[in-house]
Amino acid sequence: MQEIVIPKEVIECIDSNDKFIIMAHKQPDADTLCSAIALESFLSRSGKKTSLYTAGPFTRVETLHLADKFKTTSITPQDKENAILIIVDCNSSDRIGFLEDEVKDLKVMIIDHHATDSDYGDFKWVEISYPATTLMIQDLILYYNDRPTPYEAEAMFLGFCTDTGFFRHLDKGSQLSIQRAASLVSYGASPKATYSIMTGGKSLESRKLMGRILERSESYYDGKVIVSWEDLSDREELKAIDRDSDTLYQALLSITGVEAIAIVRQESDNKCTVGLRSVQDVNVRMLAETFGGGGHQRASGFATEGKLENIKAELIKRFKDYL
Ligand SMILES: [Mn+2]
Repeated sequence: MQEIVIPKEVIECIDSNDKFIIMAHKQPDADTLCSAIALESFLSRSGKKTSLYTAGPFTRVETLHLADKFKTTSITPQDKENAILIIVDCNSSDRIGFLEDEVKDLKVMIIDHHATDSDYGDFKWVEISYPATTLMIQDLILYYNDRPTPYEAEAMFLGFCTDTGFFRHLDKGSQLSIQRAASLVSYGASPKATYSIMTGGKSLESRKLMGRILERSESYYDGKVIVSWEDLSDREELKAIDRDSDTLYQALLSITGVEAIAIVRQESDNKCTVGLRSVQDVNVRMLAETFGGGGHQRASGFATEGKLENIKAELIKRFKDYL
């Protein structure tokens, strides 16, 4: 992360408009939700009219307490009239889900830290050196010589901590990010409370599901790649609706010699989503892109049509080019 450089067109758009719809992406994580919450709060106390939307659904345990702040319905005509749409933490229109069709006639601002080739958006601030989009919102507030309220600081700290795995994904040279995080604590965020939001609230069934996925893990390419999966019958039997991918990824990435891992999740009879993680050098974003997905070098994913077995086999095959 470097010093703050916010594109002029983004600042001008905020300054010259007084009504905004702030939108988190579908299947929202804490970073997109908390970026939207902090931005909405900041714009609202700066005298702008605002509304908060996401297509949902809220499935991650650490985001459930945020659900009531968002409208998950169609955009109301009152909210839509003369509004600018600001989408946070994603930069393609399909990632906003069913709301995509409703916003076609709006001017769109993008604030995001994901690399993609998408040219979606009229005003764009996309900077992949940021470890979380919440940090971009924090810098935006700083740009206006303002300081976050305790409510905004708490939200932004949660987004920052989830995207950085509670600082674990931050490498050498991350001092600026950590200084920003420290300042959020000075504005009222609690690392202890945040960690408890991130790690608590799990069901026994979700632990059993994790056990199954670990048990099934298979090793490829001399132990460099681990692949596992969950299917519809697992979730049917265990009624496990809460996901805890991060703990699972950590457990698999900690195996000696592992360079990258993948978890294939069956979503329906003919559709799967896949989460990819790498320890260091394997670029799983590029691998995900070959399936139409995206993300970051060490954390990416994609959704694709097909049978679980076929997708898994094709994925293992394609891994070869990225080792
Ligand atoms: Mn993010």
